[in-house]
Amino acid sequence: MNILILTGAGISAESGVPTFRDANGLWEGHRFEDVATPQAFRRNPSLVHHFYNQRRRSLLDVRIQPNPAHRALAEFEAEHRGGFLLVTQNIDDLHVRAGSKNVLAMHGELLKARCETTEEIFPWRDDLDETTTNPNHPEFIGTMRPHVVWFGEMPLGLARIEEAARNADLFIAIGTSAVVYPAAGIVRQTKPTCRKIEINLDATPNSSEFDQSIRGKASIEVPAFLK
Ligand code: BV8
Repeated sequence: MNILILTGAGISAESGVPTFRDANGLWEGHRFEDVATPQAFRRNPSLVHHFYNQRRRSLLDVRIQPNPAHRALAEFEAEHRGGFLLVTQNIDDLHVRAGSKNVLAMHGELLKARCETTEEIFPWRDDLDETTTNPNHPEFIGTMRPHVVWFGEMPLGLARIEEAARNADLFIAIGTSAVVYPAAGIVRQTKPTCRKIEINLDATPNSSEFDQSIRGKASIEVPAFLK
């Protein structure tokens, strides 16, 4: 059986990572769409670095740990021999820390940086914004940006995701508001015989696409469903 999982901010909410809806799509009064874009980075790189450095620092806070939903997915993957792909829209590292192996972070990773000149990917260092915006800095290694997919940018791994969707016999969407595309379109790329399950606190614009829409907290409903 081929399994495709799609997670959103809701799976990390109980780990203490705020969702976008909780923040009403805002950060310090800025709309995400105004900060998480290549235009914003060109216009004001230090504001954008500040936005990501703040989120990185809070993610690295020792209190932010994977929750039972992340762990249940990692255990399920370990027991499941068939095709298994976990696509996440989240840029936190909680799935990997929970032990998930086959993770595709389609919107990038908060703890990684990418050189705009060479496209090389590095682990993030907080001093990068000084390094990147100061060509005279002894360690200037090119204009460094967060390795994150901004609005208007092509998400990562789309061909692999589309192939997994076409072959999936079970598709589970967990903790995503189904507002952001192309992620929200994945459910419609699955075959008619694919069993489609949505796990979310609330209904979403995609709820009618699913065979079953389980209402509840991910940390309770994901382990319960996967058992
Ligand atoms: C692209 C990284 C072209 C950055 C992110 C008009 C209409 C439709 C689409 C568009 C449009 N105008 C523009 C677009 C395209 C745009 C888009 O979709 N905009 C939206 C806002 C309308 N998309 C793009 O720009 C994408 N790129 O289109 O390029 C292209 C496309 C295809 C092929 C070639 C080229 C790029 C999108 C990626 C942007 N980057 N993240 C960063 O994080 O800083 S998106 C970011 O927001 C997240 O990664 C995530 O994807 C999204 C938020 O969504 P969720 O994860 O769902 O989180 P949210 O808070 O919204 O919802 C939480 C859910 O959990 C809720 O349902 C809640 O009920 C539930 N929940 C809460 N607690 C729990 C829970 N459930 C269970 N248990 C709980 N405890």
